[in-house]
Amino acid sequence: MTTHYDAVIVGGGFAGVRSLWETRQLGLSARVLEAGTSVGGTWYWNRYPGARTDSEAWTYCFSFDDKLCQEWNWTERFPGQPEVEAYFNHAVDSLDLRKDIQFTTRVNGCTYDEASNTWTVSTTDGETFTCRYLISATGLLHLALKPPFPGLDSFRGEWMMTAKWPKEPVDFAGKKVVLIGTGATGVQLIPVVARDAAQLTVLQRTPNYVVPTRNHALEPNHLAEIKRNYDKIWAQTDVQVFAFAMDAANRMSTDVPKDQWNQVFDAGWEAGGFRFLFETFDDLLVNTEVNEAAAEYVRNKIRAIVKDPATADLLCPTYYYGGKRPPMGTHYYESFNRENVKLVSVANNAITDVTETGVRLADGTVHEADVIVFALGFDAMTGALAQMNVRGTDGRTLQEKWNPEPATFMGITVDGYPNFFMLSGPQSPFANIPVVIDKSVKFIGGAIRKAQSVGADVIEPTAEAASAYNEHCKMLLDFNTIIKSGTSQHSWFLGANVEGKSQSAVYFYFGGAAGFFGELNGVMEKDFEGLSFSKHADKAVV
Ligand code: NA7
Repeated sequence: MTTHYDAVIVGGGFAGVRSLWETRQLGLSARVLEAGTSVGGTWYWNRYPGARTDSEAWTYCFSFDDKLCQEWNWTERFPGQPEVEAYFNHAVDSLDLRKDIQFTTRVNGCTYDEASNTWTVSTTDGETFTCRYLISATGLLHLALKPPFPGLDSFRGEWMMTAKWPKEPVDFAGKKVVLIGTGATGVQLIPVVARDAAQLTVLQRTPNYVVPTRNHALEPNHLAEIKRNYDKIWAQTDVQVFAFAMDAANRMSTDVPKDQWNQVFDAGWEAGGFRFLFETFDDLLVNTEVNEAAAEYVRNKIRAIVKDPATADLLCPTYYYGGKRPPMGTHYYESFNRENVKLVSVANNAITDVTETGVRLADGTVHEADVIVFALGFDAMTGALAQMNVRGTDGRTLQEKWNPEPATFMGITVDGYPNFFMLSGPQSPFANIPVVIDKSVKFIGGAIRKAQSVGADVIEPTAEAASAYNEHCKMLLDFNTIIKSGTSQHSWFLGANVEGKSQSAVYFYFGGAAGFFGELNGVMEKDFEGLSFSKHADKAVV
């Protein structure tokens, strides 16, 4: 049986819920198809102990509904996964959205039919849907990298992936645990496992610069102040480079004598989280000299915290600060002072396989384990889209069209894929995601509204606009010495963490969130220049 909706939205996280609300405003019938059993997206799947936001709660939420902002009481500056998941459930119920969300439904095919101007969406359960508008809301970090190590089947203990963490609590008490991966996920999980496990062996390939989160409870007065100031908060997110509610530092490194730079870094280190990056020097990510000073500052913190000099050395990165996505931690470095925690570098002694009893390295050492935890990261930006097998007018899938490089218009639309819209698609920015999604959904809503008003039913970017945007994204990356350096550090910003993934492609818009919002506004102000609106019945361009 095939059911028709005006819009099908794939994914029930921030992007899916926000899009569903938008379709309601547009008067469209819509269905969200979500693989999980509940809402939350990232915050549904990544339920490993210690999972929490790295963005401050009051900006990591839905901004479109002030009632929601006012009625939800965040309890912490950086809420944990259970609280964010509870927030999602509250949001969809408060906005009466749940009835349009279908759970336990994984999409594995989306095909555009030019003759009828419809998309057919199929699921792994054999259901099909047709729709006019198809919105992918699958998240930029959804397709988790599976352990590539031979022998895993023979392992006699338990193993798990952080991105598919079981709903039942995992008991580490008294167990030997081997944990692989020290990205943002591993950094959150390690201190929690360290507390419970008999022995924790961390296998690290590339060290990261970890700044303390300085998480704290939100006192009633602070929460009340936040609620009173939401207009100001959203105005700040409009213009801040990462869409956070922070003011620019208004300080360049040249404004401060070099021998006082560390005092500025001290303030950032105490403020915690991304404030270290965004409230110290506004040129931190573009000026390599002050960047190296920040890097050395963090390295000195590591050397001061970690008692064993050899372990401290292994934890010290040598690349640019921000060359990889910097994680935020709570007692991360302190964990390596525990007697039951051992750090092993696999940078030059790679993991070769998993044995019946543990994880083997190239030199033959086996690290014994009752439990192996894999926190290996994601095939960012294109991975989840590839799973949907999206086929456009010429029958090609997106991954075929995008071989060797994706080209999109505004990270939202693709030429040859009419009425298809992406959220957190390739060439959109990496920034405070709910805010980026909100702006992107407004753009999509605006385009559909224009189509409605001019009687068009086919929206598609021109090939020229997509090509120009791709060139623009390339140029932005070319200017970014620090981000570009991540290729040698397996950075997922560049697709360098996935074997065989194209390195010539540009996966993100690196002009900052505010720059991206400015570009979206620019397109809208020019009546969606770059998008064509036509009537399928007569193909007349409006
Ligand atoms: P990340 O940041 O991609 O981290 C993955 C980690 O796994 C990282 O330390 C990798 O080392 C490590 N890894 C991956 N494959 C291997 C192999 N084969 N051997 C050893 N180590 C390996 O993913 P996260 O889930 O931590 O964070 C993703 C984002 O989610 C995060 O930035 C937030 O935005 C939310 P590497 O650094 O590649 O050498």
